[in-house]
Amino acid sequence: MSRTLRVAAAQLGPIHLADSRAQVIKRLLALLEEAHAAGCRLVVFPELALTTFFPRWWSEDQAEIDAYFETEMPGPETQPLFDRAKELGMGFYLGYAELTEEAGKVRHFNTSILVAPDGRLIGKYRKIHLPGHSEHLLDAPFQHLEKKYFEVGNLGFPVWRAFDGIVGMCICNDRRWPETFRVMGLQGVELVALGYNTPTENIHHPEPVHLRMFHNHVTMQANAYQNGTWVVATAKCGAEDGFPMIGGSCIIAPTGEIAAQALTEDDEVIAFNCDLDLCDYIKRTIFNFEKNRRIEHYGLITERTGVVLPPKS
Ligand code: CDV
Repeated sequence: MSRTLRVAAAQLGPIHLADSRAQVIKRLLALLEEAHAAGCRLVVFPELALTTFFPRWWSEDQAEIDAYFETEMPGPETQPLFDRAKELGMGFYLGYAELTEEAGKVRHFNTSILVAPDGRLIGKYRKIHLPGHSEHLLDAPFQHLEKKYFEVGNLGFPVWRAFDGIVGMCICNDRRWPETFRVMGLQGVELVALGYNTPTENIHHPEPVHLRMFHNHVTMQANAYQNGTWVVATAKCGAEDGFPMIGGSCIIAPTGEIAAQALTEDDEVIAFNCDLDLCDYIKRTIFNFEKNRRIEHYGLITERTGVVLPPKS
């Protein structure tokens, strides 16, 4: 029996500071309907899909920061999305800012969830590779304060048996790291869902604009191929309050090829029939891990974080 999963990437255009959760949910519902009409069983929404990309704004007022976070999922505002998805029999990936309490301690995470077509929560992921900085960069055109507003995720990179396959999640900057995908690859992942918010400008080093899209795609295409997995990557993009972010949402095959790609920087659904069995020949041949990986030579990957140069002779 074929394991073809029709999947949508539901790209979001800008969400401005003044936009309410209710307005955003209305847009998510419209994208969900469109993905359903296109025959999809799974729809992937972006990272931090319920608000503007707030890490670009400096704030020292914890109440103001916490207003971007969800304390319940679903909560009263997100419940209509869960209800409609269940009615339509559609699963979804949703990125949001999570405010929770663990062992009596308040925690802030950049989180995604995977929800089954029957409304059941399949799994949760908390972003591990947090980019940016925690100090106020007074000379920068905008901030990237993920290191201030979020803690490093504490759930690892799990995968789940879902949608007749093996599904994993990651979030934005995670997609640039081979370790993210290899840890899921070692669990047999067949589809990685991810959302991103990538500013067009690199505030840390001037770069030609085209490199932002090139790096977005080249890392995901390489990671898809090297682990024999589908990747469904969804942007929040366009100019939020004048601050542009790249689009380029795409569905990538286990061969590393882009199977479908968004054309706009606005709300847009792209869909593709992902044949999960296509993962198999990559996993059996060129990237047969069992046969070819040489873990006795990979120790530095988990022993060392930064570069240590060899001694000068
Ligand atoms: N939201 C992100 O994680 N954005 C980063 C930017 C800052 C480079 C990204 O990797 O796209």
